[in-house]
Amino acid sequence: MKLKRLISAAMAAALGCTCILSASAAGNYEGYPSYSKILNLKSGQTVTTKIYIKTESPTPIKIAGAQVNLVHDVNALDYSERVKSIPEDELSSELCPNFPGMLINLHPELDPDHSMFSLMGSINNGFDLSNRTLFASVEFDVKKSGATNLNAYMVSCSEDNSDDDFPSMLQYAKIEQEILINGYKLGDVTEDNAISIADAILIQKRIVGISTFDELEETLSDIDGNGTTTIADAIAVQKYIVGILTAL
Ligand SMILES: [Ca+2]
Ligand SMILES: [Ca+2]
Repeated sequence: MKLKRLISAAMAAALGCTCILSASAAGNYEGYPSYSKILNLKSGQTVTTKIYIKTESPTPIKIAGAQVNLVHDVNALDYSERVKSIPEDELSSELCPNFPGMLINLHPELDPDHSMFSLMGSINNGFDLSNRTLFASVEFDVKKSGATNLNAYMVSCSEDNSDDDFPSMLQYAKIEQEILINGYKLGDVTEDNAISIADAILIQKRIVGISTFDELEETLSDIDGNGTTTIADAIAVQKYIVGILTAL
């Protein structure tokens, strides 16, 4: 019964997403905790999006179930061969190590231009989300160069296995994405697996022409995904370093 209910809820949410996808063309995810990231990518690169969630309830709460959808342009981004090779019953342990047993659906059939990754399920003793927690990590291969969007949004968050309290829980839910290009965090132009002042300085050198960047460095430095490296990108890295931004 429980599995049936979960599948039913997943399907209902998936159907609901068809409507949301229409709104997504304008980047509108109003009503859902969401995080949208524009990336300027090169064909052949690999993108990993790490989705983090937390709750900011005034009183401690534990969640028993949640669903996050990840929407992307299938013409630009395709699930990596590694993701596609994972058996369905192993998807949650592979992609959501903190949430084993979650039901995960890869939905390329919902919309010809978009794909959706969703996961939901129940956690037996509840999961404390007062701390920012990695919800899922998904890899994509870049099929088309240019600007593209990765949107993650939470459509449900429950205290128990019923659907009743989704809206009340959602008001406290927060979601973030951390992006890696070819295994390096966005902003890590020094490619040392850390975001530091050295990255901000190197981006500034690139802006004034002291340094030149290769293709990967250009992608890693373009934090706002507008296709060029500017002072706005350097400022974003600096804000991340001092904690004003919690994700790039
Ligand atoms: Ca670095
Ligand atoms: Ca930029």
